[in-house]
Amino acid sequence: MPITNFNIECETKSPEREFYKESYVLLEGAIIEVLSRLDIIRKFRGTQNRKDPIEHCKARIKSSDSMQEKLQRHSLPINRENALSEIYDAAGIRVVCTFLDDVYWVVDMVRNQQDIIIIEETDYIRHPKGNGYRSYHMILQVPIHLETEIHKVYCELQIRTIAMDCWASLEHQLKYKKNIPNQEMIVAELKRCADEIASTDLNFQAIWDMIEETERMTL
Ligand code: 0O2
Repeated sequence: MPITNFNIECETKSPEREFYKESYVLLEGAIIEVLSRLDIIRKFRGTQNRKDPIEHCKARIKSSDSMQEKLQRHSLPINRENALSEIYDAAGIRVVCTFLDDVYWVVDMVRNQQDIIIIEETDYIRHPKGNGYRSYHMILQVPIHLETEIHKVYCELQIRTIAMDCWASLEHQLKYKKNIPNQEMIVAELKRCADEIASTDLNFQAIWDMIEETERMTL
């Protein structure tokens, strides 16, 4: 994307605020709503001395430049209305988990939120992209309660393991670098790494399951 740590104290006169106008606050609201629901569940698990399945979360509001480029790419007129109703990732959250099972735990937690509508789910972990990209994507519609009305705001959630996140960050660099020599070789190497990472994620999960099983047996 890039998604940076979400900072609610961001500038009051950024190009993003100018592009999204008052809807900027709704986008912030959708991010805060989803993050705080996950946060409460994590904290509650903490009180039960259960492992935190989430390493960290990041979020961002899509930059006006990137949104305009995406509208253009989708042959849509460039305006705020389309940015909010035709493109679903103006608000974006990335949840980075330790283990593979944790990714699906987050998916279940989101599915349990009765007033959050899931518009679309894509499992790029079980069905990776050709280049090796893996992540679980969910498009959500989050209710934001104002004084007299409720706004439904789209929000994209990307859930992945630390290893997948590391790979995606590296692969993302490729998009912005022009005239890289050996581009084909780099693409092939990245694909090989993605497959190795997938296998390592499975091994990490198996090791963790063994540790947990041993702990259960000694209780
Ligand atoms: P940015 O700059 O990350 O905000 P699109 O293909 O974009 O027209 P859609 O349905 O949004 O349509 O695409 P998809 O496949 O669901 O991907 C959405 C986001 O997932 C991307 O955001 C990336 O953040 C991430 N992503 C998807 N595929 C890849 C990939 O191959 N490599 C990496 N590193 N990230 C990927 P955008 O839209 O690119 O914008």
